Amino acid sequence: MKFSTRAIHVGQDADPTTGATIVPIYQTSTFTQQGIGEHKGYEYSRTGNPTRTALETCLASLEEGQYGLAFASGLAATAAVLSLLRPGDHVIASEDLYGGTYRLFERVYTPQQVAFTYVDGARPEAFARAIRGDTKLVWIETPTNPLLQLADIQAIADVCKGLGILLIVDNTFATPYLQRPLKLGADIVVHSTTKYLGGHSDVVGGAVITNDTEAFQQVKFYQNAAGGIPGPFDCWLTLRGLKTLAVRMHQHNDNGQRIATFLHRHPLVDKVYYPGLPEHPQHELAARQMSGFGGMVSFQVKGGKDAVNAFVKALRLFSFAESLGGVESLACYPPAMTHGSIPKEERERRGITESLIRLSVGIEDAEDLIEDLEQALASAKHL
Ligand code: P1T
Repeated sequence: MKFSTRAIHVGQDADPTTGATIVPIYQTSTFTQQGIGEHKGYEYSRTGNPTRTALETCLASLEEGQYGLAFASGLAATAAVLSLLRPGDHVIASEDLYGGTYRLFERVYTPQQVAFTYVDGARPEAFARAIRGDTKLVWIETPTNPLLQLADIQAIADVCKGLGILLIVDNTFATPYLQRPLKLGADIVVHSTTKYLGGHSDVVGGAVITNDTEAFQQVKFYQNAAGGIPGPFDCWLTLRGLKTLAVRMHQHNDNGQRIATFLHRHPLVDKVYYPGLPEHPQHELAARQMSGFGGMVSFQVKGGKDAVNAFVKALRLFSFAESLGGVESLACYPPAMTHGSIPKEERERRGITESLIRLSVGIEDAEDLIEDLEQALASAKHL
């Protein structure tokens, strides 16, 4: 089956007891057993729930992985993968990362004697150079949050191969519709399903997908042992979102490209970060590694923080809000919002300056979105 068909059907057979065509929300914490050790595959909903199984099966299929696990949030999924580490282990991560991932690394795992080295994700050789005897994981986002930098998954997988180092790809920005890291040599894919996979800004969730049986068993053990699972209704909402992922991504791609092009030509805009622009330094890699460029567009506005504030206050269609990947367009200010947990100096060194705005371009009509940006930029200009 092809992608769109799998999104609608895999893991989603008619309910065996009632014939319900759509996977029911199994809103139960527990399952009645027939005798000691006699049950129908489910005992307790932290360990497993049929609505969650449907979601996990579908997610694994979309990423072309053997195993899928769903979590209560993207960060819960991230923490579940980090449970593979022990004190004394070393992780190499790309420098541009979601601020919450950085905070988890620095504030939760560093005190537990896990060491992190950050490198330029655009340079596979930088990963090779950072490898130590105790390196266990390489962690990348591609495209990155918020600067839309690309990492060459295949080249970095080659660096890790044979060294017992697992390559983890946070595929939240691309989605499996645009990019399948496991096929390119990654060992584990992580998602914040809160974003494009859920797709409607109404549910928080995360996922881990892999073909590595040992890693799967460990992460699954952690899922049950630590318990950061999504409830049945959250699983159901995410599963419903998946059904339309392919059609939504088409419109995100089209709108993202149109808005990036509009911003690129605008006199009040200093710099646009969008992998679909020929000016993007890794445009060729993006075209090779992804089947579309997505709906995330960041840019620097002239006039600094005051201009940003005037711009976001003037927006009418775009909501000024954290998160991304929903059908509705959002604008976010990374220095104070998604990346506020990175110390200012470090943040600015990484390119997250006070002039940076990140757009999650939704699937509204592109002309309406451009009109909104046009009038909001005009407000910023009159400062
Ligand atoms: O918010 P949560 O579902 O826990 O996911 C964390 C996460 C992980 N990875 C990436 C690439 C992310 O972008 C996120 C969450 N990001 C936002 C909330 C944001 O607005 O960027």
